[in-house]
Amino acid sequence: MTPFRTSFGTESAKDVVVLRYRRADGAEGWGECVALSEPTYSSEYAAGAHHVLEHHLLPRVLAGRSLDDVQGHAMAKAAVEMAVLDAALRAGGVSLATHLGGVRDAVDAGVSVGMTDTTPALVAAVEAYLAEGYVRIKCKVEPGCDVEPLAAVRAAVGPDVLLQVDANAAYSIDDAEHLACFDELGLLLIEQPLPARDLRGHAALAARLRTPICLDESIESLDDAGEALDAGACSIVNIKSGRVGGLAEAVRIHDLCARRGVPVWCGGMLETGLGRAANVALASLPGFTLPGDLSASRRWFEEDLTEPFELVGGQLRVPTGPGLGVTPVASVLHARTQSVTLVR
Ligand code: OSB
Ligand code: MG
Repeated sequence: MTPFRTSFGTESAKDVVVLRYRRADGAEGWGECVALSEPTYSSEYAAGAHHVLEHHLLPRVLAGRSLDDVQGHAMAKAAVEMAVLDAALRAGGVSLATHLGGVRDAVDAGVSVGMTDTTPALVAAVEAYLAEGYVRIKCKVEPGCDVEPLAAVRAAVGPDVLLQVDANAAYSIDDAEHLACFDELGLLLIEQPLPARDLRGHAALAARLRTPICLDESIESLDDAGEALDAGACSIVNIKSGRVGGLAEAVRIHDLCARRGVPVWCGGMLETGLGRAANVALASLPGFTLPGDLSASRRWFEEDLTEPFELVGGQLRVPTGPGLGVTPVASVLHARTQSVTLVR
Protein backbone atom coordinates (compact mmCIF):
# COMPACT_ATOMS: atom_id res chain seq x y z
CA MET A 1 0.00 0.00 0.00
CA THR A 2 1.14 3.55 -0.73
CA PRO A 3 1.68 5.55 2.49
CA PHE A 4 -0.97 8.24 3.11
CA ARG A 5 0.62 11.71 3.37
CA THR A 6 -1.24 14.61 4.97
CA SER A 7 -0.11 17.94 6.37
CA PHE A 8 0.12 16.29 9.83
CA GLY A 9 2.20 13.28 8.82
CA THR A 10 2.43 10.01 6.92
CA GLU A 11 0.51 6.84 7.77
CA SER A 12 1.90 3.56 6.48
CA ALA A 13 0.57 0.98 8.94
CA LYS A 14 -2.55 0.84 11.07
CA ASP A 15 -2.27 0.42 14.82
CA VAL A 16 -5.79 0.20 16.22
CA VAL A 17 -7.49 -0.31 19.57
CA VAL A 18 -10.53 -2.57 19.23
CA LEU A 19 -12.95 -3.23 22.05
CA ARG A 20 -14.87 -6.46 22.58
CA TYR A 21 -17.62 -5.99 25.14
CA ARG A 22 -19.37 -8.98 26.68
CA ARG A 23 -22.47 -8.40 28.79
CA ALA A 24 -23.45 -10.54 31.74
CA ASP A 25 -26.30 -12.00 29.64
CA GLY A 26 -23.81 -13.08 26.97
CA ALA A 27 -24.62 -10.37 24.41
CA GLU A 28 -21.45 -9.20 22.68
CA GLY A 29 -20.51 -5.98 20.90
CA TRP A 30 -17.49 -4.50 19.11
CA GLY A 31 -16.10 -1.00 19.20
CA GLU A 32 -13.24 0.63 17.28
CA CYS A 33 -11.28 3.54 18.66
CA VAL A 34 -10.35 5.82 15.75
CA ALA A 35 -7.37 7.46 17.48
CA LEU A 36 -4.27 7.27 15.26
CA SER A 37 -0.87 6.10 16.54
CA GLU A 38 0.39 9.64 17.08
CA PRO A 39 -1.35 12.69 18.58
CA THR A 40 -1.02 14.75 15.37
CA TYR A 41 -4.55 14.98 13.95
CA SER A 42 -5.86 15.67 17.47
CA SER A 43 -4.58 15.16 21.01
CA GLU A 44 -5.73 11.55 21.23
CA TYR A 45 -3.52 8.63 20.20
CA ALA A 46 -3.97 4.87 20.28
CA ALA A 47 -1.78 4.04 23.28
CA GLY A 48 -3.29 6.91 25.29
CA ALA A 49 -6.79 5.78 24.36
CA HIS A 50 -5.91 2.25 25.43
CA HIS A 51 -4.75 3.58 28.79
CA VAL A 52 -7.81 5.72 29.47
CA LEU A 53 -10.09 2.86 28.40
CA GLU A 54 -8.39 0.38 30.70
CA HIS A 55 -7.99 2.58 33.75
CA HIS A 56 -10.81 5.13 33.60
CA LEU A 57 -13.60 4.42 31.13
CA LEU A 58 -14.15 0.66 31.24
CA PRO A 59 -14.06 0.50 35.07
CA ARG A 60 -16.89 3.07 35.04
CA VAL A 61 -18.86 1.08 32.47
CA LEU A 62 -18.47 -2.10 34.50
CA ALA A 63 -19.58 -0.28 37.66
CA GLY A 64 -22.64 1.07 35.85
CA ARG A 65 -21.38 4.64 36.14
CA SER A 66 -21.57 7.50 33.65
CA LEU A 67 -18.46 8.55 31.66
CA ASP A 68 -19.42 12.23 31.88
CA ASP A 69 -17.00 13.08 34.69
CA VAL A 70 -14.03 12.10 32.49
CA GLN A 71 -12.85 15.15 30.55
CA GLY A 72 -12.02 14.85 26.87
CA HIS A 73 -11.01 11.51 25.30
CA ALA A 74 -13.82 11.69 22.76
CA MET A 75 -12.44 8.88 20.61
CA ALA A 76 -12.01 6.48 23.53
CA LYS A 77 -15.53 7.29 24.75
CA ALA A 78 -16.91 6.78 21.24
CA ALA A 79 -15.35 3.29 21.15
CA VAL A 80 -17.15 2.42 24.40
CA GLU A 81 -20.45 3.74 23.06
CA MET A 82 -20.02 1.73 19.84
CA ALA A 83 -19.33 -1.54 21.67
CA VAL A 84 -22.14 -1.14 24.21
CA LEU A 85 -24.61 -0.09 21.51
CA ASP A 86 -23.53 -2.92 19.21
CA ALA A 87 -24.17 -5.46 21.97
CA ALA A 88 -27.63 -4.03 22.67
CA LEU A 89 -28.59 -3.91 18.99
CA ARG A 90 -27.31 -7.42 18.30
CA ALA A 91 -29.29 -8.68 21.28
CA GLY A 92 -32.38 -6.88 19.97
CA GLY A 93 -31.88 -7.85 16.32
CA VAL A 94 -31.82 -4.21 15.10
CA SER A 95 -29.29 -2.83 12.63
CA LEU A 96 -27.26 0.25 13.56
CA ALA A 97 -28.55 2.14 10.52
CA THR A 98 -32.17 1.49 11.54
CA HIS A 99 -31.40 2.50 15.12
CA LEU A 100 -29.81 5.80 14.01
CA GLY A 101 -32.60 6.69 11.56
CA GLY A 102 -30.93 5.73 8.28
CA VAL A 103 -32.96 6.08 5.09
CA ARG A 104 -30.59 4.68 2.41
CA ASP A 105 -29.45 1.13 1.68
CA ALA A 106 -26.22 2.30 0.04
CA VAL A 107 -24.07 5.43 0.39
CA ASP A 108 -21.94 7.32 -2.12
CA ALA A 109 -18.24 6.57 -1.79
CA GLY A 110 -15.61 9.29 -1.83
CA VAL A 111 -11.89 8.78 -1.48
CA SER A 112 -9.21 10.75 0.31
CA VAL A 113 -5.95 11.01 -1.64
CA GLY A 114 -2.67 11.78 0.10
CA MET A 115 -0.05 14.21 -1.16
CA THR A 116 2.46 12.81 -3.63
CA ASP A 117 6.04 13.75 -4.50
CA THR A 118 5.11 14.74 -8.05
CA THR A 119 2.06 16.17 -9.78
CA PRO A 120 1.89 13.38 -12.41
CA ALA A 121 1.76 10.84 -9.55
CA LEU A 122 -1.22 12.68 -8.02
CA VAL A 123 -3.04 12.88 -11.35
CA ALA A 124 -2.44 9.16 -11.93
CA ALA A 125 -3.72 8.28 -8.44
CA VAL A 126 -6.87 10.37 -8.89
CA GLU A 127 -7.56 8.86 -12.32
CA ALA A 128 -7.17 5.35 -10.90
CA TYR A 129 -9.72 6.05 -8.14
CA LEU A 130 -12.16 7.49 -10.66
CA ALA A 131 -11.71 4.36 -12.78
CA GLU A 132 -12.59 2.28 -9.70
CA GLY A 133 -15.85 4.20 -9.45
CA TYR A 134 -15.33 6.70 -6.62
CA VAL A 135 -17.82 9.53 -7.05
CA ARG A 136 -15.84 12.21 -5.23
CA ILE A 137 -12.14 12.93 -4.83
CA LYS A 138 -10.58 14.70 -1.85
CA CYS A 139 -6.95 15.74 -2.13
CA LYS A 140 -4.79 16.58 0.84
CA VAL A 141 -3.01 19.94 0.55
CA GLU A 142 -0.49 22.03 2.47
CA PRO A 143 1.47 25.19 1.69
CA GLY A 144 3.72 24.43 -1.29
CA CYS A 145 1.61 21.48 -2.41
CA ASP A 146 -1.74 22.91 -3.38
CA VAL A 147 -2.83 25.08 -6.34
CA GLU A 148 -0.34 23.75 -8.88
CA PRO A 149 -1.02 20.00 -8.40
CA LEU A 150 -4.76 20.60 -7.96
CA ALA A 151 -4.96 22.64 -11.17
CA ALA A 152 -3.34 19.72 -12.98
CA VAL A 153 -5.86 17.31 -11.43
CA ARG A 154 -8.75 19.55 -12.45
CA ALA A 155 -7.42 19.86 -16.01
CA ALA A 156 -7.02 16.07 -16.26
CA VAL A 157 -10.41 15.04 -14.88
CA GLY A 158 -12.54 17.81 -16.38
CA PRO A 159 -14.97 20.26 -14.78
CA ASP A 160 -17.66 17.77 -13.68
CA VAL A 161 -15.73 15.56 -11.25
CA LEU A 162 -16.59 16.32 -7.60
CA LEU A 163 -13.29 17.53 -6.18
CA GLN A 164 -12.45 18.95 -2.75
CA VAL A 165 -9.35 19.57 -0.64
CA ASP A 166 -8.37 19.04 3.01
CA ALA A 167 -5.59 21.09 4.62
CA ASN A 168 -5.78 19.63 8.14
CA ALA A 169 -5.18 23.11 9.56
CA ALA A 170 -1.94 23.72 7.66
CA TYR A 171 -2.56 27.40 6.75
CA SER A 172 -2.93 30.63 8.69
CA ILE A 173 -5.17 33.61 8.05
CA ASP A 174 -2.10 35.38 6.60
CA ASP A 175 -2.45 32.94 3.68
CA ALA A 176 -5.91 34.30 2.79
CA GLU A 177 -4.77 35.84 -0.47
CA HIS A 178 -3.16 32.59 -1.56
CA LEU A 179 -6.17 30.54 -0.45
CA ALA A 180 -8.37 32.75 -2.64
CA CYS A 181 -6.60 31.13 -5.65
CA PHE A 182 -8.40 27.89 -4.70
CA ASP A 183 -11.56 29.54 -6.08
CA GLU A 184 -10.24 28.86 -9.60
CA LEU A 185 -10.22 25.09 -9.04
CA GLY A 186 -13.97 24.46 -9.02
CA LEU A 187 -13.89 22.76 -5.62
CA LEU A 188 -16.92 21.49 -3.70
CA LEU A 189 -15.31 22.75 -0.50
CA ILE A 190 -12.10 23.47 1.38
CA GLU A 191 -11.82 21.40 4.56
CA GLN A 192 -10.17 22.81 7.69
CA PRO A 193 -7.75 25.33 6.17
CA LEU A 194 -6.88 26.97 9.52
CA PRO A 195 -6.14 25.79 13.08
CA ALA A 196 -9.03 24.16 14.93
CA ARG A 197 -9.60 27.00 17.40
CA ASP A 198 -9.56 29.78 14.80
CA LEU A 199 -13.28 30.22 14.15
CA ARG A 200 -12.82 33.94 13.52
CA GLY A 201 -10.17 33.27 10.89
CA HIS A 202 -12.42 30.74 9.19
CA ALA A 203 -15.27 33.27 9.20
CA ALA A 204 -13.03 35.90 7.61
CA LEU A 205 -11.90 33.39 5.01
CA ALA A 206 -15.48 32.29 4.31
CA ALA A 207 -16.39 35.93 3.62
CA ARG A 208 -13.50 36.24 1.21
CA LEU A 209 -13.74 32.97 -0.77
CA ARG A 210 -16.43 31.66 -3.09
CA THR A 211 -15.47 28.07 -2.26
CA PRO A 212 -17.42 26.84 0.80
CA ILE A 213 -15.46 26.24 4.01
CA CYS A 214 -16.03 22.86 5.72
CA LEU A 215 -14.81 22.20 9.25
CA ASP A 216 -13.43 18.92 10.62
CA GLU A 217 -10.95 19.37 13.52
CA SER A 218 -12.81 22.48 14.81
CA ILE A 219 -16.02 20.58 15.59
CA GLU A 220 -15.69 18.41 18.69
CA SER A 221 -19.30 18.68 19.90
CA LEU A 222 -22.83 19.85 19.14
CA ASP A 223 -21.99 23.17 20.85
CA ASP A 224 -18.92 23.61 18.63
CA ALA A 225 -21.09 23.04 15.54
CA GLY A 226 -23.62 25.64 16.68
CA GLU A 227 -20.88 28.17 17.46
CA ALA A 228 -19.11 27.61 14.14
CA LEU A 229 -22.34 28.07 12.18
CA ASP A 230 -23.32 31.15 14.24
CA ALA A 231 -19.87 32.64 13.59
CA GLY A 232 -20.13 32.02 9.85
CA ALA A 233 -16.95 29.93 10.08
CA CYS A 234 -18.27 27.18 7.81
CA SER A 235 -21.22 26.30 5.60
CA ILE A 236 -20.59 22.53 5.51
CA VAL A 237 -19.67 20.13 8.35
CA ASN A 238 -17.57 16.96 8.25
CA ILE A 239 -19.07 14.65 10.91
CA LYS A 240 -16.86 11.97 12.48
CA SER A 241 -18.40 10.11 15.39
CA GLY A 242 -15.03 9.49 17.05
CA ARG A 243 -14.05 13.16 17.01
CA VAL A 244 -17.33 14.21 18.66
CA GLY A 245 -17.43 11.47 21.31
CA GLY A 246 -19.82 9.04 19.69
CA LEU A 247 -22.67 8.28 17.34
CA ALA A 248 -25.34 9.93 19.52
CA GLU A 249 -23.51 13.28 19.41
CA ALA A 250 -22.89 12.79 15.68
CA VAL A 251 -26.63 12.38 15.11
CA ARG A 252 -27.33 15.52 17.19
CA ILE A 253 -24.94 17.49 14.95
CA HIS A 254 -26.60 15.99 11.87
CA ASP A 255 -30.01 17.06 13.20
CA LEU A 256 -28.84 20.61 13.97
CA CYS A 257 -27.32 20.98 10.51
CA ALA A 258 -30.45 19.55 8.87
CA ARG A 259 -32.61 22.12 10.73
CA ARG A 260 -30.30 24.90 9.53
CA GLY A 261 -30.06 23.64 5.96
CA VAL A 262 -26.33 22.92 6.30
CA PRO A 263 -25.05 19.95 4.25
CA VAL A 264 -22.99 17.37 6.14
CA TRP A 265 -20.87 14.41 5.08
CA CYS A 266 -19.30 11.53 6.93
CA GLY A 267 -15.57 11.80 7.49
CA GLY A 268 -13.22 8.89 8.03
CA MET A 269 -10.22 7.99 10.20
CA LEU A 270 -8.77 5.09 8.18
CA GLU A 271 -11.12 2.73 10.03
CA THR A 272 -11.13 -1.04 9.86
CA GLY A 273 -14.37 -2.68 8.78
CA LEU A 274 -15.83 -2.18 12.27
CA GLY A 275 -15.56 1.60 12.28
CA ARG A 276 -16.36 1.67 8.57
CA ALA A 277 -19.65 -0.17 9.22
CA ALA A 278 -20.57 2.49 11.78
CA ASN A 279 -19.62 5.29 9.37
CA VAL A 280 -21.69 3.82 6.56
CA ALA A 281 -24.70 3.43 8.89
CA LEU A 282 -24.34 7.05 10.02
CA ALA A 283 -24.00 8.27 6.43
CA SER A 284 -27.36 6.63 5.60
CA LEU A 285 -29.16 9.41 7.53
CA PRO A 286 -31.03 11.90 5.33
CA GLY A 287 -28.89 14.97 6.03
CA PHE A 288 -25.71 13.35 4.70
CA THR A 289 -26.19 14.87 1.26
CA LEU A 290 -22.53 14.99 0.21
CA PRO A 291 -20.39 11.89 -0.48
CA GLY A 292 -18.29 10.91 2.53
CA ASP A 293 -14.75 9.64 3.05
CA LEU A 294 -16.25 6.17 2.74
CA SER A 295 -13.87 4.03 0.75
CA ALA A 296 -13.68 0.33 0.07
CA SER A 297 -11.56 -1.68 2.51
CA ARG A 298 -8.93 -2.21 -0.20
CA ARG A 299 -8.25 1.54 -0.37
CA TRP A 300 -6.45 1.16 2.96
CA PHE A 301 -5.88 -2.52 3.74
CA GLU A 302 -4.52 -5.57 2.03
CA GLU A 303 -6.63 -7.49 4.54
CA ASP A 304 -9.41 -5.87 6.58
CA LEU A 305 -10.37 -7.00 10.06
CA THR A 306 -13.92 -7.78 8.86
CA GLU A 307 -15.26 -9.05 5.57
CA PRO A 308 -14.21 -6.27 3.19
CA PHE A 309 -16.41 -3.36 2.16
CA GLU A 310 -16.50 -3.21 -1.61
CA LEU A 311 -17.40 -0.54 -4.11
CA VAL A 312 -20.60 -1.29 -6.04
CA GLY A 313 -21.49 1.35 -8.60
CA GLY A 314 -19.58 4.00 -6.67
CA GLN A 315 -21.33 3.13 -3.41
CA LEU A 316 -20.88 1.06 -0.26
CA ARG A 317 -23.86 -0.98 0.89
CA VAL A 318 -25.22 -0.24 4.34
CA PRO A 319 -25.01 -3.40 6.49
CA THR A 320 -28.45 -4.77 7.38
CA GLY A 321 -27.53 -7.33 10.03
CA PRO A 322 -28.01 -6.64 13.75
CA GLY A 323 -25.75 -4.02 15.30
CA LEU A 324 -22.75 -3.09 13.16
CA GLY A 325 -23.69 -5.98 10.87
CA VAL A 326 -20.05 -7.07 10.57
CA THR A 327 -17.68 -8.87 12.95
CA PRO A 328 -13.93 -9.42 12.92
CA VAL A 329 -12.79 -12.43 10.93
CA ALA A 330 -11.43 -14.73 13.66
CA SER A 331 -8.26 -15.70 11.77
CA VAL A 332 -7.40 -12.06 10.96
CA LEU A 333 -8.11 -10.91 14.51
CA HIS A 334 -5.93 -13.72 15.87
CA ALA A 335 -3.06 -13.12 13.45
CA ARG A 336 -3.02 -9.33 13.89
CA THR A 337 -3.59 -8.95 17.63
CA GLN A 338 -0.49 -7.60 19.36
CA SER A 339 -1.81 -7.54 22.91
CA VAL A 340 -5.00 -8.29 24.80
CA THR A 341 -6.06 -6.45 27.95
CA LEU A 342 -8.88 -7.91 30.00
CA VAL A 343 -10.93 -5.49 32.10
CA ARG A 344 -13.54 -7.05 34.35
O1 OSB B 1 -8.70 14.90 8.04
O2 OSB B 1 -10.22 13.76 7.17
C1 OSB B 1 -9.14 13.81 7.74
C2 OSB B 1 -7.54 10.36 7.91
C3 OSB B 1 -7.05 10.37 9.20
C4 OSB B 1 -7.20 11.50 9.96
C5 OSB B 1 -7.87 12.61 9.45
C6 OSB B 1 -8.37 12.59 8.16
C7 OSB B 1 -8.18 11.45 7.37
C8 OSB B 1 -8.61 11.34 5.99
C9 OSB B 1 -8.93 9.96 5.45
O3 OSB B 1 -8.67 12.27 5.22
C10 OSB B 1 -10.35 9.64 5.61
C11 OSB B 1 -10.70 8.20 5.36
O4 OSB B 1 -10.70 7.40 6.32
O5 OSB B 1 -11.03 7.86 4.23
MG1 MG C 1 -10.20 16.31 7.50
